[in-house]
Amino acid sequence: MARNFANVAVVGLGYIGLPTAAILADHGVKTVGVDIAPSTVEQVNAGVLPFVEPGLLEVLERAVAKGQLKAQTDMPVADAYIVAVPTPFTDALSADLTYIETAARSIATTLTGGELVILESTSPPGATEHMRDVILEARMDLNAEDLLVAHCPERVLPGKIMQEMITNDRIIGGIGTEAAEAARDLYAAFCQGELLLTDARTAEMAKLTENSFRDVNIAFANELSVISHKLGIDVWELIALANHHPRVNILQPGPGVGGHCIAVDPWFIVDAAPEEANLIRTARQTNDAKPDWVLGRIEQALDIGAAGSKVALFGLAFKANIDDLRESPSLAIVERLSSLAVGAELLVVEPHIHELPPKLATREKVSLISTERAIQEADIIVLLVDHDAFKNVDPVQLEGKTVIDTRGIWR
Ligand code: SAJ
Repeated sequence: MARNFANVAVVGLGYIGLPTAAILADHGVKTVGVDIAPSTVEQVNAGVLPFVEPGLLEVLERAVAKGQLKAQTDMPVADAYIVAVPTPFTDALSADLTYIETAARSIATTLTGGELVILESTSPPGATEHMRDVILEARMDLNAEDLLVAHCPERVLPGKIMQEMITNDRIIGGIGTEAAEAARDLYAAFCQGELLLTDARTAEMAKLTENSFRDVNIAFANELSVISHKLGIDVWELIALANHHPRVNILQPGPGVGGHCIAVDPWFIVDAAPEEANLIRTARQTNDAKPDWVLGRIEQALDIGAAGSKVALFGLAFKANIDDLRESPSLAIVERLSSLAVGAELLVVEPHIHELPPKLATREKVSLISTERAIQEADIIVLLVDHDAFKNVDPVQLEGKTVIDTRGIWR
């Protein structure tokens, strides 16, 4: 018989936790959102978004107004806990589990036995078992059988979270079958995708595998772009032609891989199996080396150009049509170029932001300007992000300029 969860606590109200809490509450589950930041708690209770995500505000407002969702800094008593806290990676390229451990200790104080604790944060193999052990160490009076623990990794695409959280299939990895089945019953409250049951370790590895698959494939495209440049071949035409083969589907090259998932998660696999994960490590290194290669091409163009050149840089975000600059290869390229003191003036175009990030704002000879002015004034034009807004640029306007197009939209 399916279990019912009357009260659920979602721990960590970030990019994943807040949408999860809002959707659960909107589907009739009494939900408490827990966050260590009082400002986030205040915002959520006031129905205000701490970050931008299309469609989230409406669901949040509705859930708060109905009294189904409230936020607080203290850990409440609940039937089920969903942990969605960050797992940053350290300088040694391994996962930092501190946030998970802190959440686990806090949850431990409220347990009476029989509760379900789900880890959603992207985690290295073994992290769910570690979370269970931290809880049990804090509560010597409880036995392992008193707890249902599972890993259900999130797989939603930023920008489409509200849709994908409901429609994506979901991997549910239990420590034991009972835990997996209990977690399935909870996600069934809102998830219309398939609910796929497995063990916790396989679920952890599945999430890392998905992002590594993408990373390895982007690395292949990036390596092809470097080879093609050397050989005088248009890599986008090359890939489009190769993709006509019924069993070939190459991704797109770019200035590097950004964001907080694909550029990070493969390292968790490398850390867990350093001797064996050679292809995954090399792909990461290939993608991480791409910004320097683009920088080298810009420097080459500057050597050839006259002193006092103006370089227009189109896009700072980590991918198209978003305002997120975190771990962005484009931002890294512009920052490094500005500190190379090449004497050039840098004209940045980023329609999704209104002011330059602090590191660039304090630099001399760096400004944020419009597409039209940048094209008019620049000698060298570098396309870094394939925002839709840049696709309308008329190639005639680029005539006579040196164009470095890292995304292949102005060919
Ligand atoms: N990129 C390329 N070429 C491509 C595709 C992407 O250079 O052909 C670059 C993008 O420009 C960007 C980076 O890769 O810099 C990552 O972008 P993305 O759209 O591939 O992925 P994310 O980081 O926004 O979201 C990914 C998704 N994972 C997969 O598609 C396997 C998402 O479903 C996950 O939930 C998310 O990571 C996560 O949180 O792990």
